[in-house]
Amino acid sequence: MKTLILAATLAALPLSVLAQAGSDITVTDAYVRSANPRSGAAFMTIANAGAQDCQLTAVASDLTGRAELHTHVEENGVMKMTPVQAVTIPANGTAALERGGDHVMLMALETPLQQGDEVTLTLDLGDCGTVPVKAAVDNERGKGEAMDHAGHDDHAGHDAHAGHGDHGAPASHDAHAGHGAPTN
Ligand SMILES: [Cu+2]
Repeated sequence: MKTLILAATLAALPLSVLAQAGSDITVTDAYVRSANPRSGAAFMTIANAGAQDCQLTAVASDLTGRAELHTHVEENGVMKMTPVQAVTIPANGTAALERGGDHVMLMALETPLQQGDEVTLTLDLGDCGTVPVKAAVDNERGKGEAMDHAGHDDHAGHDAHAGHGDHGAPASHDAHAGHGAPTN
């Protein structure tokens, strides 16, 4: 009986979260790409229908305790990924988390992301609320588009995230200086 009650409680939880998120924030077009067996990146479009700017300051994931906001910066002609404190979704505007730009990095994955897997993310937008997002792993997305080929090269940088664990990519670690010590 206890099990049943617990299951019912857990099942009701996402609904209540969704209800609270009846905010001005809408997320569309969310998907995840596997970068390597240990990391992936999530992309989406976040719309803010409110009159106040919203700040996306943190992301939680069911897959890892290490979901981080990243962006790409050009350094000496080389695109690198670096953590960012927040992504602003302007009032009555949108912010795109996209390849080659801002994204959610899923690091230290225990299980490699498989095509079609559904990933649950929780966006923390501070005063603008907490928004649950479901995103499917879609590694085929955008293949063959010129812009995405540039983005694809950037994903070489994602491999550097594996370096957090195995120290296999020291050159890319510079981008993550001050990012906190790897936990694994
Ligand atoms: Cu990244």
